[in-house]
Amino acid sequence: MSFKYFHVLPAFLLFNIIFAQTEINYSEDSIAPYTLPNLLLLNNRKRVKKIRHWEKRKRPEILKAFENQVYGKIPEIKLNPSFTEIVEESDSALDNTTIRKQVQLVFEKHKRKLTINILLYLPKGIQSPPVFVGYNFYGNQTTTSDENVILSESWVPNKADFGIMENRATENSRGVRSHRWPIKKIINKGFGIATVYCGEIDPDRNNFEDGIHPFFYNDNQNRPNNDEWGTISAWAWGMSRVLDYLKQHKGLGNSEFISFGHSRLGKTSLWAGALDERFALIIANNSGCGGAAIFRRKIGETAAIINGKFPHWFSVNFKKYNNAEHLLPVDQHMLIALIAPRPVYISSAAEDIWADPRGEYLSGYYASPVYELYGKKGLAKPELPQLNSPIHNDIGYHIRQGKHDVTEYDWVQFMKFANKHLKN
Ligand code: GTR
Repeated sequence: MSFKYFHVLPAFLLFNIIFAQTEINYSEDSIAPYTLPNLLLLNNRKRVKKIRHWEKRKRPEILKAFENQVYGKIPEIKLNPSFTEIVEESDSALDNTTIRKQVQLVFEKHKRKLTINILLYLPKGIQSPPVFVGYNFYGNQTTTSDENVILSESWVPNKADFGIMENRATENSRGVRSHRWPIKKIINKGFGIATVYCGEIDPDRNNFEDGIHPFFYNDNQNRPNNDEWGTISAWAWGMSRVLDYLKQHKGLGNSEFISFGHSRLGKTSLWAGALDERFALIIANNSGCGGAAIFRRKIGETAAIINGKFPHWFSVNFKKYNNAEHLLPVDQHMLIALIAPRPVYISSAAEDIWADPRGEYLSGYYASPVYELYGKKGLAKPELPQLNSPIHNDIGYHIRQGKHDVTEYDWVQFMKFANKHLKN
């Protein structure tokens, strides 16, 4: 319909035309036919048949499209911490099984200061353990009942039931998310774990004058340009700075590092893993829209919904694709393919229909041809596997029963998958 007729339409009809497409769809039957951008077709219509062509031509093309059109470009200028300080450490944590370290990375520029607090647990007596690296939502103290963990002093979204009021964490917030972080069990299996509160890198709100972004602005700039980084890219940048630190940590010389994240932080985990090839294995739990779920299916959360609710997560350019997913130069199978040939694990929850479990699975399925180029095994069939029947190929997947969350079942699978695919 042409816009010239709009003035003669009754208001209710106008409303329907504009907003009808943002209605939430949960039914597989009402997915409109869509075509995914071809993973292995070059711009000159030639097919990628060799790893060399993938790595030299197609992969950079896809990466650039994600940077410019989806998450936004991270500045190329390297910013190192001006100093690093171990603020607390113990070699007898968690009933004497664990080394605990709390480390600050302090970044300074333009009279600004940003501090990243890493909470690191390492199993005692194990050389170069594999280490899970992942953000938490409300402060390091929420991940454990360990009373020695320093309370976050940063801005935190209010959550009264979590002991977080007036945007400040209180003692009551200790351990409120510990069910998502079975730290003792992870340590007992020989893994280390490093976690950071994501809001220290960029508070989760639509404000670009706080967090890491202003460190990179030109004079007179007060928000990123259209193709520049949103909050998810900022968080991905932070994952790499944590990795810089861990890489040079005594005793972790030969460790392999696992990028892990749930939900918005699962989106971040995939993007951080795509950008930073030092992550040996990537896990995205219930990552949904902007994570593993295929945008073009438009099941549950869509581009328009996520951009409306969280306008700061993606680049400004990404807003062009509200109700116009078919115009996207990429889709999320390409994000998974950027991780190849490294192992990647996608996990869904049956009741988490907002995140489109089948869409999360299909991105792994459609990324599989790139894994196959490397002689690796992806997901063989387009059908979603049965509940609680994990697949642990080089692309791994499970859908468990239950809600949007991280459960012990999920962790058991993550650790099995890591044990199967990592060297150490
Ligand atoms: C929801 C959002 C999802 C997911 C989730 C979370 O509100 O719509 O994309 O990221 O939050 O992070 O828990």
